[in-house]
Amino acid sequence: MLRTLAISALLLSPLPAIAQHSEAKYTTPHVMDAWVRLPAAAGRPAGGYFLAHGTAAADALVGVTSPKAERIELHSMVNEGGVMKMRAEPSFALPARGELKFAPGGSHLMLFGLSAGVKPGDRIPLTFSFQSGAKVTIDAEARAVNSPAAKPAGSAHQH
Ligand SMILES: [Cu+2]
Repeated sequence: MLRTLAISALLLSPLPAIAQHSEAKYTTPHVMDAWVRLPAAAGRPAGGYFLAHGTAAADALVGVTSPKAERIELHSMVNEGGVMKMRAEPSFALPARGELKFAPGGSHLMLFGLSAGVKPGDRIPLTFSFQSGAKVTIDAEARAVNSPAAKPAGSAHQH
């Protein structure tokens, strides 16, 4: 009798992992190409970049966290009297079926208190939180401040 009950319980919870995964495909923004530009000097903040694709519904990025950073802010670049300055923003819109790109010279993540010992080539897990409640965790690749791929073309902006 006990054995029958146990088997019934198994049959009643069919493949929860797979069901959740296929649902997530339609409700969770897709985040890709994430990388972190390591600071020129240890202790300085690092810049973070990525590309996010929206779902069928409008959403917004409201925060990013990482076990490798004490705090991560969302920064935009604003022109103040001809001088580009960065500003912390509470959120960034991710339009329905649109995209949100953070790239050198423009909007960026600012990682404060990066763990000591993070070196080029390391993977830094980033968890992106969206207004819809969706959360996406991907690995960002740590790159040296001077690596060719990390250099914004024609920009003197420093991080
Ligand atoms: Cu910044």
